[in-house]
Amino acid sequence: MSNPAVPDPTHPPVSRAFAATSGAVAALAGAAAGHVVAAATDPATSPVLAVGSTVIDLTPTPVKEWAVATFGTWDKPLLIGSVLLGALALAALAGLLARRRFAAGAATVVGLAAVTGAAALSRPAASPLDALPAVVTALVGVGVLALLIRPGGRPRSGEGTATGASRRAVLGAAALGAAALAGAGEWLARRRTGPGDVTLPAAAKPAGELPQGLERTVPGVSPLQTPTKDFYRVDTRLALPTVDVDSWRLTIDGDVEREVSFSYAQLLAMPLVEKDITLTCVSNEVGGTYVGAARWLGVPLRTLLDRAGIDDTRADQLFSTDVDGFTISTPLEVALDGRDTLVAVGMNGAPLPVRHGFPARLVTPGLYGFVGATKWLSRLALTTYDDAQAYWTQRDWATDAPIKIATRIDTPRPLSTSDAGQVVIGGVAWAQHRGIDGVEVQIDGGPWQPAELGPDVGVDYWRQWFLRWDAKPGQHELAARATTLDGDVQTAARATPFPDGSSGIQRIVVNVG
Ligand SMILES: Nc1nc2c(c(=O)[nH]1)N[C@H]1C(S)=C(S)[C@@H](COP(=O)(O)O)O[C@H]1N2
Ligand SMILES: [Mo]
Repeated sequence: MSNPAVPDPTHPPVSRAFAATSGAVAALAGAAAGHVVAAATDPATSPVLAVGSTVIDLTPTPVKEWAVATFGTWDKPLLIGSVLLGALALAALAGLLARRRFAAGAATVVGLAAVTGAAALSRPAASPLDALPAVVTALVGVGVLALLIRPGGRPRSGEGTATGASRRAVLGAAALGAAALAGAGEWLARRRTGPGDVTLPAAAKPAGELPQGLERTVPGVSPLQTPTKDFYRVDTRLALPTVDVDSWRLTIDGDVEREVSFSYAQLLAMPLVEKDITLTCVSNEVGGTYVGAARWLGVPLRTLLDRAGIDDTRADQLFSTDVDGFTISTPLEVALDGRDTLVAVGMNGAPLPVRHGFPARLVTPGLYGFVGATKWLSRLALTTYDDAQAYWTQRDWATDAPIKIATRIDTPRPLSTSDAGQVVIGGVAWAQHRGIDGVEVQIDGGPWQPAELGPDVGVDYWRQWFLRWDAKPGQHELAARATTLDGDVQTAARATPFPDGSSGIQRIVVNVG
């Protein structure tokens, strides 16, 4: 054997570019293999996703706010892209190292894989099995690197016969293989998540037919009920959890008389109620889209807690945990003050989709989602704010966060151009658990004019509204605000989403031509 550190003139090392590309392809193949293994065990432990999630959890709140505000729903793809690019840069370096000293390159690939393993294992509810994708990533990564750049810097395809073309063919095959593996992993992960063939029983207390909304008469207004496919999604997850509904349980413990737990079948066998409730995210900006209205089917929280026997002499917090250990904190007094807090299993007439919390989620009317709408629920503990701090509490967000009064103008769109004459201004207003009494519209800073309201679906639901406007040519400013049933007028004072929700009045500019 020749000394691998000394280049052998009869077997010249591969070029730098080839080595760097080989490192990147080896890492991609490794990560793709890890992705497949994760799809079969727990999709959240897929190497790139595990690192991405750790980055999310470690990101300081202001930076997270900035990213959400700047990139909106692109924040997650951008994060995954950045993690991937960073990893590829290091992997290219590993390829360059391997060109002269294979062991150094291989060690770098193993190091990268180890970082992904550490990320997977640092998740709240991690088990040793969660390291498996990282182990597979390391093995496949080093294997592919060896295939492409054999120890000693000699190309694989043999004793002096290797041509640039055959090396490139192997490289291309490895890249294609990585892409195919990644695709297979994605397919498998999607197939394994979801309600499958669950059918929900009818509600013991159905909500009755939803009234006809304004969407027929006011084109462009938000539909009275948000179709599930259009419902906003906000959570910290990069991969949706896979929940085996046959072994899943909802446990209630903490300051209770007896710990109880329910299977999915047991929950479905309880008397279910149906409630129309509008959810809002605390990160919703004035005029934003993180709000949706749905019909939820579920068991009243009170019914479940009564089975456990509540001892509320001490507890002031309902501390919920999802299937991966993510936590949300709800003020106990608010959750149990008589409002329709639910453990929901259905949404708009179907089982909860995975993105919205299958198999079960909390829905607390009147509270922002981050303090009342735990998805993928697995445990409800009665405890105190002193004894346990939930995810957002640790990040300095408010603990009691009632949804603020808000009005959104859906039509006309900002900066759109309408024909002169009759223009219908329309939108939605919400102040969950207080109810909307009226909406007023202001045109070009003039007097506040009362809008007409759509059907009343209860205090926990949003209200559609519209105003007919005789629009003259030119540029105009439109504003809208709401008043609650208890007489509170929406404030013009601007507040950012952090720490307890945005406020202010949406003002848009439109053109009339
Ligand atoms: N397990 C879990 N539940 C969660 C979250 C989360 O990150 N993890 N995000 C919360 C937030 S911030 C909101 S606004 C709502 C959004 O619910 P949706 O995605 O069904 O609209 O879910 C809440 N429940
Ligand atoms: Mo949220």
